[in-house]
Amino acid sequence: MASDDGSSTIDVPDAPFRPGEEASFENWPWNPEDHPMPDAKKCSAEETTELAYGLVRVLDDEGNASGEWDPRLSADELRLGLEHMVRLRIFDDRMMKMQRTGLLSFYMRSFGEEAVAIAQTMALEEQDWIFPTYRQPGAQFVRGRSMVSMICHCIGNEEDNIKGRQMPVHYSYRDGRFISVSSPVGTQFSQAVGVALASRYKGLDEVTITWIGDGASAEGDYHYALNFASVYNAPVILNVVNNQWAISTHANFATGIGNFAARGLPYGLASIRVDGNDFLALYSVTRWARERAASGAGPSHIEVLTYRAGAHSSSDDPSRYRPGDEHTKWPGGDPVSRLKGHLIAIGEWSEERHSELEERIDSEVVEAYKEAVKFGDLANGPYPSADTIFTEVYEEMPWHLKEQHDEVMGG
Ligand SMILES: Cc1ncc(C[n+]2csc(CCOP(=O)(O)OP(=O)(O)O)c2C)c(N)n1
Ligand SMILES: [Mg+2]
Repeated sequence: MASDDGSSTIDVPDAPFRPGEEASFENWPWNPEDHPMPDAKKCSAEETTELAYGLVRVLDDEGNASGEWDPRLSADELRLGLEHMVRLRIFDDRMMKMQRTGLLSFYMRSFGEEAVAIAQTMALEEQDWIFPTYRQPGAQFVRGRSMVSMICHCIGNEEDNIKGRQMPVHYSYRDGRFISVSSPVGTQFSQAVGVALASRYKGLDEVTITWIGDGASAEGDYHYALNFASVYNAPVILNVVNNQWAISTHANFATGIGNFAARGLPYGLASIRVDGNDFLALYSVTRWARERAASGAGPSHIEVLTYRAGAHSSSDDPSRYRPGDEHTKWPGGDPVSRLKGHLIAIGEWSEERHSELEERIDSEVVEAYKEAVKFGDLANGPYPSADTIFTEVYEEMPWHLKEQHDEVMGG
């Protein structure tokens, strides 16, 4: 495009609202009507077009569940989901305070996105593989990881199961089939497809799930994964978590079509857009995608529409690039309040029970921290010993590492 002075310009998108402006999502182009649920084992990718451009939502703003996508979970299952979400939120808040007081070096919260990994992992089978980002630590609670072990990792003390090799929050949990979070964003997407293909090749009833952020989905890794998944019909569930932001870069910079789900359609992938703050819808869509993958009908591509209510990490200050109250305007509301409201609406929960739950979990987190620091705190250690730099990568240490090892360890 030529400007007045004859120079050329390019179109650069912007965020919808900046600090000082009033955020409003009134014209948000979503369409949360009751969508029919197609047959997971039989439908074509094309038949999911409406689901990709629409929005699957089960819980309305008043906490009522309706429509074909209602997974009809028992009250016990719903309460378990709520408990895991409350656990993650309180854990995050406590850990963030610890970071602010110098007890942790770095932290990342899942605030506003607690339903994503928790509902989706609950919808899987325990043999399924998880390829997360740093925004899905909640899957570990579902898979039974101890909080003490998670805190030891975040401190990087002697009990850190990955021995200080990763940044805090970049967890790895072998027993839960929760694959190590990668610092270079996006790499997990194609790795997940590879593992899904290995399961299929071995004839195992295993599905792989993975997530990528809106920002990272602008990288090549995302497209390689979609192509690879489509060509080989991998039993994989590919989620793009569109939480509106990639640190300070708005999601508008990551796709030209303003919709992440529909990008799966030309790859021949069943594609669905789901309200990521609706526990029930997330559960149901994931269950659907698992059934499809396990039956051999192929991969699914899901846009999880949500909002990153907190800062990107403890190193970020969102007041520099977005209105401070933007998350309170998000039409998806808050995932914890919505599930809580639903349970109260069906007579299976109360404000009193909720307060009791919060108190119990808060003590659980405080106790877990006390246990964790018995294995070393950030200021004083003990930390993993220096020779662990050289161990657990090669079964037999190559000669050049052996030389370095001897030099570091003094003989
Ligand atoms: C390959 C690569 N580029 C850049 C970074 C720095 N970085 C870390 S997180 C992040 C933003 C990712 O945003 P998004 O994918 O939307 O995920 P979200 O944090 O919103 O969950 C960036 C740019 C990185 N870790 N790796
Ligand atoms: Mg993002």
